This record gives sequence, C-alpha cells and structure tokens, in this order.
Amino acid sequence: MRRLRIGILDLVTKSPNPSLYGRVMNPNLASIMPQAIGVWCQQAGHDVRFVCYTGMEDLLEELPSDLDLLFIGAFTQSAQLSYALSALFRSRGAVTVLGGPHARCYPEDAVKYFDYVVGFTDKKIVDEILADCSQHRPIGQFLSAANQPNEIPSLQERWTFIQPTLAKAPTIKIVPMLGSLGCPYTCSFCIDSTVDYQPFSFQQLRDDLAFVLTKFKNPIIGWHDPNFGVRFDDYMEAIEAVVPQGRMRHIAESSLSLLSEPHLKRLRQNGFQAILPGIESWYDLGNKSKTSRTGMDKVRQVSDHVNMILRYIPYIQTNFVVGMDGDSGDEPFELTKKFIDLSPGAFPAYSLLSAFGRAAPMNLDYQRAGRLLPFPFHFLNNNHAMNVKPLNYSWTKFYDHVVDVTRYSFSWKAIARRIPATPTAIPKWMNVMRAISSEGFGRIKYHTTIRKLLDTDKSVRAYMEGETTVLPEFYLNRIKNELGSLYQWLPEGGLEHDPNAYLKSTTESTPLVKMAAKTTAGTRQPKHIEPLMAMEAAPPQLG
Ligand code: B12
Ligand code: SF4
Repeated sequence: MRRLRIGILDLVTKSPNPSLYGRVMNPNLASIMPQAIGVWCQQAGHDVRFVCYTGMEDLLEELPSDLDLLFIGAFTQSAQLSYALSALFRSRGAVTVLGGPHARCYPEDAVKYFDYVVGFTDKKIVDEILADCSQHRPIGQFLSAANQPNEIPSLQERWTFIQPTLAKAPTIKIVPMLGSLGCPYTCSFCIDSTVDYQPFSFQQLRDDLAFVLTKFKNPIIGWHDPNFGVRFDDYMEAIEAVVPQGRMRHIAESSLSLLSEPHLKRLRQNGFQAILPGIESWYDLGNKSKTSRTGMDKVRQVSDHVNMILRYIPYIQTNFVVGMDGDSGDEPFELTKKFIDLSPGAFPAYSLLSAFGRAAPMNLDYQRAGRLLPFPFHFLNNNHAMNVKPLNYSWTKFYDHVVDVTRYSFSWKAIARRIPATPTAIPKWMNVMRAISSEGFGRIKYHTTIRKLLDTDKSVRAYMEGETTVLPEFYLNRIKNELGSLYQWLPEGGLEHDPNAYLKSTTESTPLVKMAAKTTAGTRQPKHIEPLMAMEAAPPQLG
C-alpha cells in the first residue's frame, strides 16, 4: 500500500471567533474518535496531520494542500463547514471521509458531498478506507461496522494528538476519556436507545487513568461515555485502584437517578467536581430524573436533590429541553423559574427540542406528523434553531417564554445568587463566565432577535410556519458570515436537506438506506425497560 498523506480534522466548532467561553473551553471539547483514527492511520504506515478546529485556527493554513485523504469528524452544526471543506480538498485531489454525529444522523445527505461516509467505525472500517482510498462520486460510499467498536487505542497511543489540542487551552485543561459505548435502556428520544451497552476493558481504563497521572499533577478528566455510571461500582473501583485520593478531578454527565447520597459520597471521594444531569421537562421524561411526579411536585423534589448534590459536588449543570410535547401554557416556564429560585447554585442549560435526522426512533413520529422544518444543519445545535414545530405553542408565544426564562436565569440577580450557592472558586468563576458569555447573555440576545424577526420579517415567520422552504436572508447571511471565504466552496444544494429522509428510508430501499437502517438506526428491538438513568436527550451544554 502506498504511503498516504492523511489529514484528520476534528470540528469542535462551526465558525471562527469563538466567544470568551469558547476560547477557554473549545480545546477541552475535542472528540476521541478522530484521535483513534489518527493512531490507526499511523499504525498502517501513513503520514498524519491532525488538526482540532477550535475556532482560533486558520483551517487552510493548518491543513497541507496536497493531502491524499482527509477525514473530517463533524457534528451536524458543522455539516456545512465540512461540506465546503470536502469540496475544496477534493478540488485539490484529495479523497474525503466524513464521520461523527452528522454522519450517523444524516448519512443520506452526507454521501452527496463525501467519498465515504462512516457510521460505527472500527479499525477494520478504517483499514478498508485506507486500502481503497478512491473517489466515489457523485454519491459516496456509506460504510458502517455492525456495532460500536470493542476497543479503541489507549490514551497513551492517542496522546500525540491530545497533547497539542490541550496546549491550545489557555487555563483549564480537560483530558477526554471513554469507558463505554451505548446504553442498556431504550428511551425513544435518545441516539443510544438502539445501541447495545458495552464497556471497554476495565484494565484499559485503569491504564489510561494511570497514564494521565504521568502527564498532569492534578488532571481533570472529562468523561464522554454516553451513559456514565451504568456500572458505577466497576468505574469507581477502576479509579480507586490507580488514582491516589486527591490526585484527579472528574466531570461527567450523569442523571439524578444515579446520584443517590451514597454514590455522591463515593464520587466526592474520587474527585468528581462537576456533574451534568438531565431534568428535561417538568412534565415529560419523568423516567430520566427517576420521578413519577410532575409539575411543582417535581420541581420541589428535583430542587432538593440538586441542592443535596451541591453539598458533595461543587459544580452542577442542569439540562432542560424546551418545547417538549408534554408542555403547554405558561406553567412549564414558570416552574423552571421557581427551580432557579429554589436551586440558585445550579447552572441551567436549555436546549430547544431538536430532531437530528435518524438519531432517535422518536424522530420518525415528528416526521410522520409533518412537524419538521428544513433549517440548514448549521443552525442545528439545540440553540440556533428549533427544527420541530412545537405542539402546544405558537412560535411567538414559545419564543416569548424562551426569552423570558433565559433572561430570568441569567439576570444579574440570578448570577449573583449563584456565587454564594457554589462552594469553591473555579465553579463560581465558571458560572459567571458562562452567564456573561455565549451561553447566558449570548443566548438572550440571539433568542430576542428571533422573537423580533417573527414580528418584523415575514420571510422568517413563513419559514417557521412551514409555509415556504425559501431560507430567510437572516439565516443565509449568518451562514455566509460564519463560513467566510469557505462559503464559496459550499457545493450546490449543500444548504438544503430533506428533513424527512429517515422516514422515507423506512419505506424506500436504496442500498445506502438498507445498510443505514441496519446499522445506525438500530441493531435490536426496543426492550420495554424502565430507564434507570439518562444522559442525552438534553445534550451536554459545555460546547
Ligand atoms: C460526549 C458528548 C459530548 C461532549 C464531547 C463531544 C465530542 N467532541 O465528542 C461535549 C460535552 C463536548 C458535547 C458537546 C455537544 N454535543 Co454532544 N454528545 C456527546 C455524547 C453523549 C457522546 C458522544 C461520544 O463521544 N461518543 C463516543 C464515540 C466514540 O461514539 P460515537 O459518537 O457514537 O462515534 C462513533 C461514530 O460516529 C464514529 N465517529 C465518531 N467521530 C468520528 C470521526 C471520524 C473522522 C470518523 C471517520 C468516525 C467517527 O466512530 C464512533 C465509533 O463507532 C453524544 C450522545 C451519544 N450517545 O452519542 C452527544 C451528541 C453527540 N451531542 C450532541 C450535541 C447536539 C452536542 C452540542 C451541539 C450541544 C450544545 N448545544 O452545545 C455540542 C456540540 C459540540 C461539537 N463538537 O460540535 C448530539 C449530536 C447531534 C448531531 N447530529 O449533531 C448528540 C448525538 C446527543 C443528542 N442530542 O442526540 N457532546
Ligand atoms: S436517555 Fe440515557 S438511559 Fe435512556 S437510552 Fe439514552 S443514554 Fe440510555
């Protein structure tokens, strides 16, 4: 096999000039898989140039112009950026590959712009691509392993790619760690509901943790497990076996059901500093927060629980999804404001209800009901657009509420109350920084703009009502600005997508769709198990 010049690009963000929070945090939000692919490519004898794009780099400077093969890892919000880059590098002779959440959620769209689009990825799939490395145009090849990989390269092997990425982080440096994939439960709104739970070897985990200790005196670990804590005792034992007390700090997405007082004691002992449970809604998804209560009852219960967590873990982010079908009227938003009052130490993160292509079985229901809007991928990050029409609100009423609850959460009063309610210095500082940066003030400004446009710009209103699919200038200009000179490389048709492609794939049978249905849409039937814990309907809001 000839020695290939390979580029690997991890798109942590979709545009340059990140906010203050982005500058501090983006290098800490890098993905693990591009690093794993880098190791596999090197093991196969190729030259690898690895770039983690945090919004601060000049992408065209960083990537060599004479690549044979370019791997891009992208979330859906970076899809348009990835399509433009693929077109540019193809014009220079490279073969291009897309992997990551966008490839898993929208393979039908991505194959139009890449030579390979990859779902579940293991070493074998990467070796196949390296061996073939040829153009597949106009429609790329969709490849996917039958399951998630059983192993990925160790942290030590990946360090060569992690180290330069963390070097870009000015203050806090978070080492990404993964102990398992998938989930044993089957919540229909979740990308993992159809993916079997599989822990990696606990010996590997111990080795990875021991390795980090050789690199940092007091490292911070960011767990990427879709469902951290399914095997709580095994994880704690792995940490306790190799990490002397006080030497390591951890951040994990977790769920209230996991965070019982005995578990919290053990988490504190082992250095857990930040925890991100999903509350989602006061009416839907009671399973996620392990409560059958709803309304004010649930607010009180969750609030007590959150305040108890804060006695053990200094930082807590509570994830909410707004616009769920179970919500109607003022009450859900008023209840959230009550929660802010009752749990002043929690940092609230709001996600607009979003359906990411074939991510979750429930998306089929929205597609069947004709409730999806074709917002360009660039806006699908749970904040910049909501692509599911709310069931019980008009858009104006809905955005009135979103603006109101966001203003309330990041008012100076709420920011000030959060300071004494969090115990230590870094959490206090994080809460203030996040509130005054893109996640607080930035969101208030953005949602307020959308609310105004609903009154003043007929094209926005018509688009959101589903009366037209012509993209309003407001959105078009934003993409143009954010992609900058790369906009000219966005291929024809690259702004649009079919929001109902997943539903169509269940009735049509093209080769891509058959494979995608088998691999990414699920390998097993839902098992009607009561979900015990939950992570991801409200995606993590660190990014
Ligand atoms: C950990 C996590 C995070 C972490 C780390 C993110 C990161 N850089 O990886 C943080 C907290 C930073 C984060 C942030 C966000 N997240 Co997040 N996150 C997850 C979570 C829980 C696990 C992802 C993971 O790492 N899994 C482990 C890897 C190994 O498995 P995998 O992702 O399935 O990847 C497989 C394949 O896709 C493939 N693959 C993955 N990457 C690549 C790259 C290449 C080149 C190739 C070839 C293959 C490949 O190989 C893997 C093995 O088969 C998922 C939910 C889930 N269960 O998937 C949501 C999820 C990925 N996040 C989501 C979202 C929306 C976000 C945010 C936009 C939230 C926000 N508003 O800020 C941001 C976006 C950040 C960004 N980079 O753009 C969505 C993505 C939907 C989409 N299509 O874009 C998900 C699916 C949750 C959901 N709502 O359904 N997230
Ligand atoms: S929401 Fe949580 S418990 Fe439910 S399937 Fe997803 S990861 Fe598992």
